[in-house]
Amino acid sequence: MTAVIDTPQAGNKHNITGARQAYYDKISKYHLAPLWEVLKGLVTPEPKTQMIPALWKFPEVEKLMLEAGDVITAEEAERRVLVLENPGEPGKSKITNSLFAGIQLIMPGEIADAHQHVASAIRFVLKGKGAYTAVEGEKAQMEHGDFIITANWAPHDHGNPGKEPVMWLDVLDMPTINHFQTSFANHFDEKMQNVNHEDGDSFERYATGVLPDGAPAAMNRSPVINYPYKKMKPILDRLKKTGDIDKRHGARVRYANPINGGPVLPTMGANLALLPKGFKGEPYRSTDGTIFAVAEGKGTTVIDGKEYSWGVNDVFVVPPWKRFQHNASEESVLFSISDRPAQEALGIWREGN
Ligand code: GTQ
Ligand code: FE2
Repeated sequence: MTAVIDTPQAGNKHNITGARQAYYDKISKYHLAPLWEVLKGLVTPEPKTQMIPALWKFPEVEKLMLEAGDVITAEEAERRVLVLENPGEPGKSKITNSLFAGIQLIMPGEIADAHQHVASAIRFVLKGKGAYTAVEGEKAQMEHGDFIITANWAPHDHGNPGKEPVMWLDVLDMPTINHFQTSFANHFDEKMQNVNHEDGDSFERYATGVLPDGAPAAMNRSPVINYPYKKMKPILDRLKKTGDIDKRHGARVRYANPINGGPVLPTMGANLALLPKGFKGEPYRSTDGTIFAVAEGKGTTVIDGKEYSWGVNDVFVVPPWKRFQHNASEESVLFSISDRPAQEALGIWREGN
């Protein structure tokens, strides 16, 4: 008797003799399995991903998000977030294999209670004014383009004492934390944490070329809570003016931890790039799965041979090792975030063209 076993992971077919199959059946009772049947699927010559490129148009997301404001309160939801589900693997609350992304809405008068968790988070503010996020005692007022970090175990709560709905992009490393199965979380009795630092405090103390006396010599996450867009954009303008424009990425800065120049978080790193009007980028790929959010402008990105058109506040994802190439029909600013720091720490990050 000969059975043909299709091993989709390996993409090859082995003719398994009766004796071999009988052997597999026998060892399975001992929780043993033949590596040679699956090896080609485990050690692939190039990165393999079930994730696919995708783009979420902000006008559509905004409309649906505001409808969520009618069906659930922030209090009931704990966090009123629509998960950006990668269409390659729906139902898993992942945008890439290592990262979660969602759009959060907070309506006027609402608060989202204080909690803390092992998963690190970042916010990139899309639309609306008058809301804040309080992180580790600092109250960050949220404005379009602000980049706010919430490190591992940092207490955080959000509130909107203003008059407009406020929306932002959340990116968390939950899939990474859950890969290691190391999630802890804690809710505070008080709905809002004690605020003892005003907006901009950590930026002014740590990110303007000085450090407070006694600042730690080593820190694996940035002490800066909010990198305001108003402070970042003029730096991009300076790079553009002097022609410091990368052929792939445009005039780009990396959000840095001022203690050591490293990434803002050990698991996630972010950039902000200006693409001049008419920019036609060279193709690029890297092993980090990258989430882009459009802060300003209009253009297209070709990902894995397919063109995606974007406008302000759209979000799109480039899975690992998919080649992409940006084009800007107007001067544009792209925020991006990925798991690159985690890959670099493990020595497995690669880039190419
Ligand atoms: O705002 O604290 O999108 O804890 C997912 C989990 C947001 C948050 C999310 C969270 C939060
Ligand atoms: Fe949270």
